[in-house]
Amino acid sequence: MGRYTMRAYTLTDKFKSIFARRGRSIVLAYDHGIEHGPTDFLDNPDSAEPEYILKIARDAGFDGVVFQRGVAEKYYDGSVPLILKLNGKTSLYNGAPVSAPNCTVEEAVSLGASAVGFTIYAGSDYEWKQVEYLAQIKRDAVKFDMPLVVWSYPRGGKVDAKYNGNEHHPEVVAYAARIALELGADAMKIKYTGDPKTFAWAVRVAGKVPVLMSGGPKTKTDEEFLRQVEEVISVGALGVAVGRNVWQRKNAVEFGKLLGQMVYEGKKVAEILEPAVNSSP
Ligand code: FBP
Repeated sequence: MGRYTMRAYTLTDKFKSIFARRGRSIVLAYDHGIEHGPTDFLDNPDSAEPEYILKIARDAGFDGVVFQRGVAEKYYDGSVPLILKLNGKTSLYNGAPVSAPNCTVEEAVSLGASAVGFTIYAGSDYEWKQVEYLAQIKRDAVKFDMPLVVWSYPRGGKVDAKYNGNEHHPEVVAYAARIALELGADAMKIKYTGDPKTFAWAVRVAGKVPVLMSGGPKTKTDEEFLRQVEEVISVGALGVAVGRNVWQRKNAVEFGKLLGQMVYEGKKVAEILEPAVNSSP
């Protein structure tokens, strides 16, 4: 028997024990300063401050936060478990999608992380390079006993040629899920397909690897996003790893608490929005 198959307690179990203590998981993603730039903070200017993000995470009861190394180094206070994102690219870059590591697993451990995160863009001209990066991260993650969360975002290549660039196409998302399983993810973050039936397919082919739905741009209404959450939970997602849909809202803490009621307590959108509707003038 190989080393991996002998593990009674896997890194997926470890991920769940830290980031899904109540059976499911809500993680607050905050790596947008590099991925999209400070324009993401304009809707809610307080969101430019990492301390504000930590406060939302604490006050709303999130299971974890996602930071890049620089933010972790200057702001992380240990109050919420940390997923340290080991790579990132800027939106100023215009070439074939690729995201190079800027931090090692060992450095993530010393920054206080409880898991590491890594993005790959399958389909890109640099797919091969990213698979190599991920393989090395995986080796180190096993060595340092750190769960590895894969942001699996197929992009470029046939996503453009065959699916018209639609990263939410059910076949693309299911493929994303399977790639994360095949490459050794302990948890994964994938985009929503837009309906529970097709997302169920992605969850199924993810196998034993828990699935977190990626939030996406802030929806026009609270209800629109909450419905997506309800749908992915109904088909077996472990939870959500969401950024803009929480901290771009001025009522971020209240909204985070609503997410908690849905994800941890299994409440439905109708149940949690009805009192607010009834109480409005
Ligand atoms: P959101 O919930 O705001 O979409 O964040 C999820 C996330 O994966 C972030 O971690 C990351 O910064 C961003 O989306 C990248 O999204 P994209 O590459 O699609 O712009």
